[in-house]
Amino acid sequence: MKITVLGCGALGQLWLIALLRQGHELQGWLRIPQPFCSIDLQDTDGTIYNESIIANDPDFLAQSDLLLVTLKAWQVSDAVTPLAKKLPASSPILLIHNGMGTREELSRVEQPLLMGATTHAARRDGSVITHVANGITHIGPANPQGKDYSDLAEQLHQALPDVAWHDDINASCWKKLAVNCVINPLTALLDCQNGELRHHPDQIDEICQEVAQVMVREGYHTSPESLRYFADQVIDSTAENISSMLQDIRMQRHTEIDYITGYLLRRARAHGLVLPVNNRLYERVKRKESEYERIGT
Ligand code: KPL
Repeated sequence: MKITVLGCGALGQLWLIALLRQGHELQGWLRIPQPFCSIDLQDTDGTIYNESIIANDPDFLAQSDLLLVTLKAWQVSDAVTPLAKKLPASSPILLIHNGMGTREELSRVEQPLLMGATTHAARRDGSVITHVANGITHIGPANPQGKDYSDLAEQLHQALPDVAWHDDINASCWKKLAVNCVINPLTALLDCQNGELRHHPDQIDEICQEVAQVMVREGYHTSPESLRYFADQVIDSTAENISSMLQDIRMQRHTEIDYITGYLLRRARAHGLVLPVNNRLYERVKRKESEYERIGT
């Protein structure tokens, strides 16, 4: 396959290397156009990959069989909209990011749109990307044109296992959203590793109760207890991690709070629900963000 990867950060580089190793033809797409994109990745087994691949070639984009998007949620819509105009109408666009809400922003794209939620963990250490932990990537349709891409899921699985196809991806996205609603704002505000949250069971319970209320209204069969169980599992398996939101706060970058807790609050409002705990967390993260964003402007 010919694949353009939009976003060459930690997750983007992970996919670029995995797909290159499977013999696919790849290009990167960078927000600041450059002729090449360099990959510097250390895999979970310690293997180091250094590659340089072409980037931002519009002809390559016009012939791509897939546009894989690994940007942060808040960057997706502005970056994908112009590229979708040049991508063949039959080539799917796969979005892999934390949070929800980009599907609504891209409701006008012609192409089949697919959503992905992953538990692979990768982080940037200076200029090197470290693949910290293997995981599973759940993908499925985000618009009616994206209905059956289970063959694509199989090809992606060959490159970076595990990949699972879901006819209803929303359920997986909501489950991941619940975990992100717990771990991301709490670690960002407490300035701690994920594992430290084991000492804050009451706050986790309160968040899960509110998330479960919204999920039930959205039509998902869940309970605060099952969300709590899932969140605890992720806290344990990523105990040493610095969550992406805490990394963003430490680097004074824009966070994904509007697509995580913010999305939850928007859906709650649509159902006439009030979520005081998540609302407070949202406000506190926004306040932190605005402190440095104000200084930066
Ligand atoms: O997705 C994550 C993130 O950091 O954004 C979790 C699952 C919380 C792992 O750190």
